[in-house]
Amino acid sequence: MNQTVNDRWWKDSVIYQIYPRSFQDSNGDGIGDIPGIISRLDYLKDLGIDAIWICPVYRSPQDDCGYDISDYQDIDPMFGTLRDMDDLIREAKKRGIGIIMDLVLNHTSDEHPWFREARKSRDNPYHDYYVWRDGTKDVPPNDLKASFGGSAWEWAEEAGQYYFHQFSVKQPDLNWNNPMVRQEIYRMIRWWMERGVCGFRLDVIDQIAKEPDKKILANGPRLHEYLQEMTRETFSRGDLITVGEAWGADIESAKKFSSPDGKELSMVFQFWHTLADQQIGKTKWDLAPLNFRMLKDIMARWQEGLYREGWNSLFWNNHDLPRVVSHLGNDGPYRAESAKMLAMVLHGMQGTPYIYQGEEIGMTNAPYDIEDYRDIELLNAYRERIREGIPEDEVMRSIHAKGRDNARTPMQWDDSRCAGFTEGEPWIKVNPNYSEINVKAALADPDSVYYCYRKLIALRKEYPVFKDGSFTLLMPDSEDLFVYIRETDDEKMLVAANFFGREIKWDLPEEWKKGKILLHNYDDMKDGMLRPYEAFMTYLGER
Ligand code: TEU
Ligand code: CA
Repeated sequence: MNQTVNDRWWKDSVIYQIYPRSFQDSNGDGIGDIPGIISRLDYLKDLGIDAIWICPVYRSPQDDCGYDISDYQDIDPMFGTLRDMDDLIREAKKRGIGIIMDLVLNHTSDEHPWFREARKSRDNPYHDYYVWRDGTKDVPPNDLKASFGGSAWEWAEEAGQYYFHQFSVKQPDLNWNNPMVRQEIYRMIRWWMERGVCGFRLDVIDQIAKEPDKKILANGPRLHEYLQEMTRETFSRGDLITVGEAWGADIESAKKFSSPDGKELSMVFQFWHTLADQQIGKTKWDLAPLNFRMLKDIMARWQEGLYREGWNSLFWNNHDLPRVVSHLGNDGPYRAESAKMLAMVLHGMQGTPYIYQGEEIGMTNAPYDIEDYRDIELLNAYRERIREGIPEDEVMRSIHAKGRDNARTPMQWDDSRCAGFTEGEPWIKVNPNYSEINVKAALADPDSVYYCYRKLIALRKEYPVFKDGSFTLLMPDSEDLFVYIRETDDEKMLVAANFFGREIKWDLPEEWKKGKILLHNYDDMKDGMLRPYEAFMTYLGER
């Protein structure tokens, strides 16, 4: 707690993200659960991670897979009980692993007792916990759209008013302008802190201070005031990691969010680097070829921008994004090479890396038929785009590329039926490639993607340059190579990667030829070129 900001524990930690529905089922109902997670803790300990971020396991009608919470202080029976959660916290701690809970503070479920009350009438004491506007039944207050399709306003008959929802109609937005709402939330956070969690991930945190009349969703005028208040009242009382999801963050605002004075959060998830292959100003479904130079430019600017003035989170994947080996790598013949290349490019950077379940074994996208998908965003987008007249094959192409269910298929543990995920019928189909891509096979192959991740996690702990080094991008204009240098007063590391599936001529600069190779996805060096997806990290220094 008294550590200076520079040696906060999470600066050389690696976090593993679990999507609990899809990680490990323990009772054959086809849905992953908390006892399932506990049974896999030894696997995670061997990987070397420091903490687990668990997507929401609170009581929820599951309209948006748990991001619609009806009780923040209980566990959904589908996932287990509060006692299971306590066991998980304790069992993880025994293995040196902390638990990060997912806080969804922008909205609740419409089945949360607060909202059940709020909707009854305008003078109900809970009414002002949510965001209401007058209007007539057919004319909403304005034309704001919800993220999952349709209007952001829903008519509530009993109250005779519209409520505001940035996500589904079953996710009414909380009114952060109401101090009682904020105090309820802080109390709840302290309650989780007392149960022994090591941190929190804060869902769409940049959207809590919305001003719908002014059509302001992200980065509302009171956002930083609220965050500072929340941190004062909660997180600052413990030695926690806090990471805010902020699609609307830019480098300047991220310096505030993650300022070393600790007044707000440890870091944010920003998403600019995930958008380099979509049409600018359009939706995620409007695909475009990858703009590789833009991708490098974005990553370099964030590295430089937050150096000593903030802190980056490093991730390619999460439960909302396609699998990176399919997205930016090659999920065919070069699956292993490209998965390792992507891992090295990311983990060589400054920040706290996040590994999404299955990424460490190179799991791929799941190109299913529409009936096999479950995600509300994906299914709504399908209906909406078909209605707009977009040809079915084009709609499916973007779903196969970007749909959230790509990341949500069951974890592939072994080659038995249902990949060792469940003995029952899984809530969503297992990716048919499980017989080849699974943990058991990865552990048995010293050359697997898994061992590359394990090595990267260990390297971060061994060489301070990962945590402290400055960042310089080399050859920003190269259309094929991603090469950068990290540097402190007494250590230097170079990461070189061929991002594509063709051979590229390139000479390693002379001074680096005497470097110590820390990691390489080919067995040897080939003079004057990088082979398809070839990548290595080389080091100059005393260690
Ligand atoms: O996601 C935030 C969000 O804005 C998503 O709608 C995102 O834009 C989309 O999924 C990308 O395809 C968070 C959670 O991570 C997500 O799972 C939830 O559905 C959402 O908030 C609502 O709570
Ligand atoms: Ca289960």
